Amino acid sequence: MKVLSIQSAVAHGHVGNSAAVFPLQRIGVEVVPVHTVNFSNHTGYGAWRGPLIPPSEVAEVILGVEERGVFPQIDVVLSGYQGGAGIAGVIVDAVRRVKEANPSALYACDPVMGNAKSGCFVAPEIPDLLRDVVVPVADILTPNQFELGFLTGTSPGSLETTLASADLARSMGPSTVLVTSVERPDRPENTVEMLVVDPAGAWIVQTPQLPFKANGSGDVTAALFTAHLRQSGQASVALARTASSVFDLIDLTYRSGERELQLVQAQEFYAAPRLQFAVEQVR
Ligand code: PXL
Repeated sequence: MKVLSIQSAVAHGHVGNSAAVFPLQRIGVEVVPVHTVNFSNHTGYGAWRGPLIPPSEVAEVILGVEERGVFPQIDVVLSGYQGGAGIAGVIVDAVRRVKEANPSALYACDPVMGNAKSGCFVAPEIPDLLRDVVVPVADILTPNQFELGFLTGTSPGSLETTLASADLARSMGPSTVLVTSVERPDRPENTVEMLVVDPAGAWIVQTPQLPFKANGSGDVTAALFTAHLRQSGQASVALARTASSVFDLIDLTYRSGERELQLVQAQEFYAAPRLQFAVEQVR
């Protein structure tokens, strides 16, 4: 499997491509990373250095990859944190050209905007661009509950309203929607859920909620889910593997006391997910 991954890069720590590439490689996926920013560190520190890559330069790198004849081998285009406003058009254009070269290629969009706790942490133009330009051409969408609410103009909370919002998101284009952090008010204490909806049904998995949030965990989630879905063809299988690997990654990170994801140390959890959490079909 080969994934064209259009995301940010950071020197220190693990978000964007600096979070997604290694777990994909560790499960045997060939990755073609194209960077949208080249930052020293993620923006959660409040200070960082390094450039947004101009959209024309991101497009140049993608064009060079196309000219090497790689597009017919691309199984998945994956996009995440976009940096500036011009990146959306570059992504949509790349998706169109990859699908021309390989009609069975899928486009997985992680609509990175922010989360319920931090609010929106991307440039103010990005959310509307995601909703109006990018999401309509996506096959797989991986919002957290906050992003799902913005994209659909709803306030998902309960399992029922989150399912309804995911259905609305599916009506915008993507056939598969993974909601990466469902925090329904009536959930058991200290738990969090992931929910996936596709044409065949809906499945949920519950994991312990650890008392901290590491930037980049959503990026790893989107990457692993997309690869496992493409590989297995079953959303429930992809969900079980992803929840297992991501929980163990966050748990290891929490126990390390470090701020950044312990992405390398957790590698066996991607290679051989323990599958310790049962997936339940809810529809
Ligand atoms: O995890 C999303 C993300 C991606 N890229 C950059 C970020 C963040 C979140 O903080 O700062 C550069």
